[in-house]
Amino acid sequence: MKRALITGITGQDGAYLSQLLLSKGYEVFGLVRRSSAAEVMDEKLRWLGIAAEVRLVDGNLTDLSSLLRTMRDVKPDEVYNLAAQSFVKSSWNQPLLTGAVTGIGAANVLEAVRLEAPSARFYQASSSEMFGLIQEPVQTERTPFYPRSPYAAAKLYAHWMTVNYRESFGLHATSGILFNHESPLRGIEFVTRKITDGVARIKLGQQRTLALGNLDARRDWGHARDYVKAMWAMLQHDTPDDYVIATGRTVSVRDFCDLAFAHVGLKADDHVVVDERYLRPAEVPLLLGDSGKARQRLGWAPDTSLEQLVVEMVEADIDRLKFQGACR
Ligand code: NAP
Ligand code: F7E
Repeated sequence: MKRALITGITGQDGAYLSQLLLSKGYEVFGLVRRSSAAEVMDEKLRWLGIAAEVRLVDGNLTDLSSLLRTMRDVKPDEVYNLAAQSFVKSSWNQPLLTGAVTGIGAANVLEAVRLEAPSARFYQASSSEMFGLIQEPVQTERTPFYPRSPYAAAKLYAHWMTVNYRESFGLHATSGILFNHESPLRGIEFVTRKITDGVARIKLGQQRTLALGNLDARRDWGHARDYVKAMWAMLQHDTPDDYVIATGRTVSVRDFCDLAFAHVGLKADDHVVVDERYLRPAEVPLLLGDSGKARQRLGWAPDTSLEQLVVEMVEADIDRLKFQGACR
């Protein structure tokens, strides 16, 4: 039985990746940081019905000693480093914490792997945000980076450290440059989930308007369930490498709103308002990925269309709100 260690197991991708690995017969361990809200910590794992099947280990990306101990205790065959301060907007308010967790934290995990589990295969959750102010209209593994936020700068450091540990120490260290991926388990602060939650509330008569920031920003949005399959496939390949994972289609925040409101028979224009509080000091106006390398070498392709993703998210938010209402 293979053993996987996932940092960031309580997040969106950690939950879907755990589900995938369990279905493949893995023993799944997850690093979790101590929180005063321990009762909701495993909410996403419970939503997928797998909380009892994963084993949680106490640790923090900023505490190297906890990572060394975890590697020694778990003896993983595969390590997926998904933990991060992952909200771009917050990274301007907490730049040093973002650097410490999202950047140096990844280096801590690489050090712990190098020292305690050097034969483990390592996955780094890199991001399309590293392309930032895009240098090519369609981004591939060869596109130059131009980070536009403290988050993206921290991810870029972690990305290059992954490449460096591969080249310096021969670690099986792979970097997945994933474009935005969403699901009903997406954090409520990210724009897609904020929209689908808002649509559900408006449909159920709980609010009238939805306040957003830049409606013209364009993203290449896929489904997290499809993207964790790519993470796993990368670590099954004998040669570690870098891969772009994307759908190859880009739409605006406005387009996403139109799809979500239309699903419940409403018009986005009647409800969406722009609020400057949600604008960013520097924006990434457009992202569009070419995942040809992953399609060719890993046989990976997304299964879920944007339209299917939107419907799944809106329906899940309607169900969630109805359930909360029934519990009151
Ligand atoms: P997420 O839902 O925000 O989850 C982040 C995870 O990191 C949570 O489990 C969080 O734990 C954990 N974490 C934060 N700080 C930590 C610390 N100091 N020590 C240990 N754990 C810590 O993110 P996601 O959407 O699943 O994304 C997974 C990874 O992929 C992240 O690294 C993200 O930056 C990257 N990424 C995401 C996307 C995307 O579109 N989703 C695209 C490209 C790359 P708590 O539950 O305690 O907060
Ligand atoms: O913003 C615009 C906003 O916060 C998307 C993370 O997973 O993907 C994510 O980062 C776009 C931006 O995601 C609102 O300005 C408009 O242009 O959903 P987001 P993100 O910043 O793209 C990458 C790949 C990651 O790696 C990150 O970890 O939507 N936008 N109005 C808004 N965004 C938010 N959050 N809220 C708004 O009201």
